[in-house]
Amino acid sequence: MVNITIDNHTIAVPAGTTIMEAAASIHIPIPKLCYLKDINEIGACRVCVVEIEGQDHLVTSCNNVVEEGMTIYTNSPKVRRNRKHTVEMILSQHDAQCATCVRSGNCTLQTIANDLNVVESPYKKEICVEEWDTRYPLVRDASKCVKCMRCIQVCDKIQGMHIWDVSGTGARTTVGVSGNRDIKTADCALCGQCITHCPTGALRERDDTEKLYRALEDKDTIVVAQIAPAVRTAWGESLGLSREEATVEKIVDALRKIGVDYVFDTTFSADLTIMEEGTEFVERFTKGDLDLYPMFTSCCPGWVRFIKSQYPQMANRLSSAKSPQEMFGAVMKTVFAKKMDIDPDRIFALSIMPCLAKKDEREKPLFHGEFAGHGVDLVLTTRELDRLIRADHIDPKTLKDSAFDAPFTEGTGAGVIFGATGGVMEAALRSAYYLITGKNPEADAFKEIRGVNKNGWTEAKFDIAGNTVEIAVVSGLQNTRNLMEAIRKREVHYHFVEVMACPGGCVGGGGQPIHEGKEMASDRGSNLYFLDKTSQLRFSHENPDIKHLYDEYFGSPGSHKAHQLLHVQE
Ligand code: HC1
Ligand code: SF4
Repeated sequence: MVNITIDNHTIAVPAGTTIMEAAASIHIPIPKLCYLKDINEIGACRVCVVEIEGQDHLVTSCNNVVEEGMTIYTNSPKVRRNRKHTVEMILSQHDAQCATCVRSGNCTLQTIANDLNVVESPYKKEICVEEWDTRYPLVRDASKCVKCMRCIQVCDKIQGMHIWDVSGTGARTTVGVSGNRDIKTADCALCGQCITHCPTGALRERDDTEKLYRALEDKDTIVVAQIAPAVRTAWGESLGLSREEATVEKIVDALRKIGVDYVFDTTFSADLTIMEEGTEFVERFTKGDLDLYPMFTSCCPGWVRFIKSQYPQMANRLSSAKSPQEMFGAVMKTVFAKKMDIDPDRIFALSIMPCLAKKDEREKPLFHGEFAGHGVDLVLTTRELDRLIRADHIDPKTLKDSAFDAPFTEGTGAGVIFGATGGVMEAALRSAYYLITGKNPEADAFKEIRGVNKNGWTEAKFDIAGNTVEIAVVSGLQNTRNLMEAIRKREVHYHFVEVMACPGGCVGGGGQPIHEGKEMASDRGSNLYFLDKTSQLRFSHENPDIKHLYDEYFGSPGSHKAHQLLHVQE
């Protein structure tokens, strides 16, 4: 142990502890802007400086470790003056128009400047401006970039995509797309992790809320919404609701208040995906078609973008099943339109998703009979949903539980866990077991694949009717790349692999509420597993509305009709 004194408190901490961690251990929070534990510990912003007795220079506390006998001051007059000067310098290069910034109220720079009492900027403003096509789902505003390097590090270390890089030197240092590429051609997976790790409004999603308002204003348009599984566990975080208060049924109420005509649960179409993907897997498995092993899940559009750009030779191993979002879109514009006797062109299909890549996925065309268009017309992230609720002056505390609409009301626990890493595989195995043996397994029989594996990916073997099914589950794109390399080199062998681009799955999605320096995926994932555990229905094949949809329209999973609407035609 190392003995130190911080702000007159004498403590002992393990050797190797940083000054920042030592201070945090006795509840002294040192302000920081660029620091992200294990990802960005480079001391670039210099906001976290502290004074050490006997040393002339202030040191950054995030990447300097304690030494025996150190006496540290985290907020001495010298530290305060230096920190304020640093923040004033950062603000001189920052377009601090907080009133029109999407991160206002949730911006680390704003908080630090406020806390330091920066009420005017003494330095001449020199703001960097950069062209950006704001029609792209990922938007960068160079005038708000503080060069903290977090986006570079998250994209490099966690996602292994190397999309961002630094350019220029000194005061002209800036961050941009690496290799002078354009973001549209840079193979960005659109996972949005750089956004959720940005401390300011320099990175954000394209705001599409106005498009919804236009649809709502048009009296001829029928707005039909779907809500993704992972949204339910996060939407209340930035609205001051506890996890217990923030039910998915209250989102239904909010969307109805905003003017949406029908509200459905993507969990329903997650069950539909399981029927199609589970059937496809059982077919491949029983045929023993080795060329197509492993079969990869296809519901995460960030992952689909990744495999198509990074491992195109393996893209034919993706399940042909569309994602739940796209399946629901296709069902809305066909089965639902017919049932309700509505012209599908009048339907405006809205998705509320925890994801940025879904904004891109929805661009895929849908052709069916006379209809030519899109299954989904607009995707809003969880953050945009929260902004809609605020813009409509809805007090979240007054929302009541409101049921999803018929005829696609039910979603099972198996569909809900799609939002957490391992959930799609677990849901698929529950139904694959049934398809192979004719009976249900224990609902929790496959629970060992839950959660994030610290070693990169989770693998498991399950015996189903005397056959061994070998599976793997991975989330985060650097982990995915490692797994793909192992598969390519034939170091590992699996029949079925689930991939989610965002660490922890959709719960940690790039469209979810942002919490400074805090990873929320694990807490949110546990909540989805709790919702599954307490569900009446825990098997996709037992969803009565799914059974009805097959009886009435598709016939059986994998049928010709199902292939036309529910599978990717390439
Ligand atoms: Fe996901 Fe999915 S789980 S991809 O993370 O398969 O976005 O929540 O909606 O489509 O169901 C996202 C979540 C979501 C799809 C489902
Ligand atoms: Fe990298 Fe994901 Fe950001 Fe694209 S969206 S730049 S892949 S972190």
